[in-house]
Amino acid sequence: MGTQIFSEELVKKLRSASSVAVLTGAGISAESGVPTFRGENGLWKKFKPEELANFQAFIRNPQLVWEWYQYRRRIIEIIRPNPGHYAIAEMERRHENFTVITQNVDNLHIHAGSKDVYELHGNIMRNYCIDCGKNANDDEVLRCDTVPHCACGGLVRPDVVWFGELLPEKPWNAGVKAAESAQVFFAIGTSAVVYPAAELPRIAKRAGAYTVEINIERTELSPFVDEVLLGKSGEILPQLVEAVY
Ligand code: BV8
Ligand code: ZN
Repeated sequence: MGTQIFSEELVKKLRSASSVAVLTGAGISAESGVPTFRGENGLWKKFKPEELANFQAFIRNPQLVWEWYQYRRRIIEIIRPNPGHYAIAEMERRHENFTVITQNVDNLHIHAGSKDVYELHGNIMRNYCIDCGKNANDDEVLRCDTVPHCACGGLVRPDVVWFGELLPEKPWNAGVKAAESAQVFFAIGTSAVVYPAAELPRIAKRAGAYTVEINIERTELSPFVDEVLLGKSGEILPQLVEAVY
């Protein structure tokens, strides 16, 4: 076991916490082999996510955007949760209220056994028609390498939240509620630059939660939280579970 990098205070607080919330980003899936967005091995270095993950880019070049999501789906279909995901699923079983709010679209928290999971930015395995809104989740759509069209003739798009699009009400409201009632709030594997998701740790802090960041490097959020744990989430989280429960 590595040296314990988290405080005894965090251990104590977790032992007595009835409500805990976790905001996760691409970093928690990095050790499963999912490329992050903004790291050195970020997705498609030649494009910034903001240039691909928006409706105008899709209308301008639906085939390019569809290919980007097909490339990411291919990765997501073969990867597995890592010890960080499993540790979070274990933590959920130890607290009366435990909420996972994720920016990720890769389903790995669910596959690891987490139950109370809210997807702020949608889910890459779901699609819908931009004209009639009809779901297009069947396999043949997911197999399509050219951007599919709905029976009504409309383009089919991934059911994810693009830049400039509103987050789905239910996950967002659940995230705010969890942040406002948590005694301990974690921000794990997120660069904390995308809003309104990045607001959640700040809401938690203002509501009195003990806030903890787990990341391999410091971020814009680091100065605001109570404790920064520098290291890989897949290593730190199992150590924390081992020490606390
Ligand atoms: C909205 C979905 C309201 C699909 C994504 C100017 C200032 C402030 C805000 C804005 C602004 N201009 C525009 C905005 C709003 C904009 C925004 O925040 N832009 C930012 C970039 C400035 N937000 C929006 O548009 C949102 N909607 O505001 O609507 C509205 C609407 C209409 C009119 C008015 C208002 C919508 C945001 C959602 C965008 N969709 N993706 C898809 O995935 O393709 S965001 C995209 O970034 C991903 O979803 C990802 O989840 C998200 C955040 O990235 P991270 O998860 O943090 O990943 P990243 O690679 O950045 O970082 C990884 C981290 O992990 C790093 O820190 C790294 O160090 C760490 N790490 C790596 N390995 C490990 C690790 N940590 C631990 N262990 C490891 N092993
Ligand atoms: Zn349609």
